[in-house]
Amino acid sequence: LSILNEFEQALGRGDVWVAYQPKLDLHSNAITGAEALIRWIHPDRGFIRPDRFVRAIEDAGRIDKLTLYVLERAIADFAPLGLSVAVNLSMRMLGKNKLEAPLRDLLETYGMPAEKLTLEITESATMTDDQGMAELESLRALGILISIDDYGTGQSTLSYLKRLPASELKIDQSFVRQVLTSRSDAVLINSTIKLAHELDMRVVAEGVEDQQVLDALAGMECDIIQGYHVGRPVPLAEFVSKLPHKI
Ligand code: G
Ligand code: G
Ligand code: MN
Ligand code: NA
Repeated sequence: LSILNEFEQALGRGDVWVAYQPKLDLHSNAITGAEALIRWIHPDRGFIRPDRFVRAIEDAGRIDKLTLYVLERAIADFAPLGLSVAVNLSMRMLGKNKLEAPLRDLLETYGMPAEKLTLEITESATMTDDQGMAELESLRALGILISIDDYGTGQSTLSYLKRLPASELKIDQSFVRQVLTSRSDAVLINSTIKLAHELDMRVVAEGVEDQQVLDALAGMECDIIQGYHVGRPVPLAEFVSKLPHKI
């Protein structure tokens, strides 16, 4: 059975689901949203690593199905909460004009304001091709936010920052984890935050695993943090149960 067939069956059986990892806003000290992360628990093989199967599904040419599944779940789950949600967007989805119409529909169907949805895209060369860029512009025009994921590890150049209609930078975990132990990482993070703010972008630091790192980032005026220290990716019910107003 190909991974694609297995994935389609898994969707039907409910073995595929979406986990939510909370994001803490350092200005309000509140959970203001989450990142949606796909999960697949196979009946025989157990947990299948998302980076592996996402790649396989991309290669099989069916990333649209996976992406639209996650987008609908995330929008349906988060619209009633009034919180923001971020969904990872494969670069292979861009430039094919397969997103704008369904997203417009989903936001309207579930009553989510566009600015509550963030699309996380990883830096890559295809990101700046003309069709991809035009599509990002049209999504941005709907009010959807664009975030540059894994920032610092890809092929980020100043011209990307200039051209992309992004409103958020997500600093990669590899820098964040070393903010206290590596002077160069601390300088890079601090300067990135300043640069982003000058460009009217907000900054998310991911992979925050302890309070000391959180404090260091807060001192650098980082806007939002995400990581095991705030919470792991969990099912919706568990995410909701940890929100203060639900206690
Ligand atoms: O928790 P974690 O192991 O989920 O994520 C591993 C990788 O898989 C990350 O790079 C993440 O961006 C990617 N990923 C998780 N969920 C999705 C998804 O819904 N779509 C895409 N394209 N990538 C995802
Ligand atoms: O590539 P992307 O940033 O979309 O994926 C985030 C990945 O990082 C997911 O696999 C998620 O489970 C993982 N992750 C999130 N927070 C932490 C953390 O604090 N520590 C570690 N080691 N991994 C994390
Ligand atoms: Mn991400
Ligand atoms: Na990332």
